[in-house]
Amino acid sequence: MRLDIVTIFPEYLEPLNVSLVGKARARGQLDVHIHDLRDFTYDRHNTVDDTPYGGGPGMVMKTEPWGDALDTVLADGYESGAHAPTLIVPTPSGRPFTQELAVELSERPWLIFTPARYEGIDRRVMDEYATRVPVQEVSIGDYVLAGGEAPVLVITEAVARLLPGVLGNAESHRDDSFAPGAMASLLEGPVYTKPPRWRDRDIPDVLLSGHHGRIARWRRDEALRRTTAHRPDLIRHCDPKAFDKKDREM
Ligand code: 6GU
Repeated sequence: MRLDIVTIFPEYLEPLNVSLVGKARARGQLDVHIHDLRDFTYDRHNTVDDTPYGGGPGMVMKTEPWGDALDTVLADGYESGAHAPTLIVPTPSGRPFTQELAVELSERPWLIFTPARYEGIDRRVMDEYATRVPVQEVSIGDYVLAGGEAPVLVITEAVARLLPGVLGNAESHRDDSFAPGAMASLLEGPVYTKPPRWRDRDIPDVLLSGHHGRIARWRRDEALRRTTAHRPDLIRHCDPKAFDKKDREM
């Protein structure tokens, strides 16, 4: 997968060199290109923003730098053999980012991110590129950040770990919270490792029982308990057949 990111803070994206995403890049599974939006300004002050038409607070990012940057990114990518780009526009007014959207994006060959600062980008930029490529405006949650760079890190990590060969064990995302399947939409319960006793605290007996059926049932019960406590809204998305009498007594 190819990723292009256009930003006025290239250094904000340094974490893409670390850990899972960094390793995926080193292995050639992810081809990341970071571009400085200010390289596409031609005035002395490298201006990327201006006051909003119609008045109001804050500043709006200007059309010309974004247009020149995106034209260059698209031309470079196509020239290097990439195809079918999707433009991802991080914005608190976008479509909610979910595991389902992460899976969808992980199947695309080329993502271009346009993280903005200030009050966002002049609308005409996305109207223009929407005539050329698919555009997805995406929000990572119901809170306001100062810019789209942190959302790019979030979306990239969620997508990268789904790429073939990036996680060591293909089974590693089977039980993810929000993964599709029988446990659909249940949050994951607690996990334990050695030693079996720490500061007078024992791990749950069932985990040492060697009884796989009972362990699976216990994990499911814990997942259901946690989901009921933290995300009662998710219970409604579960298949009613996934619950039995014992669940309803919990
Ligand atoms: Cl994608 N951008 C900004 N600035 N704030 C957000 C967001 C995105 N998602 C949630 N809050």
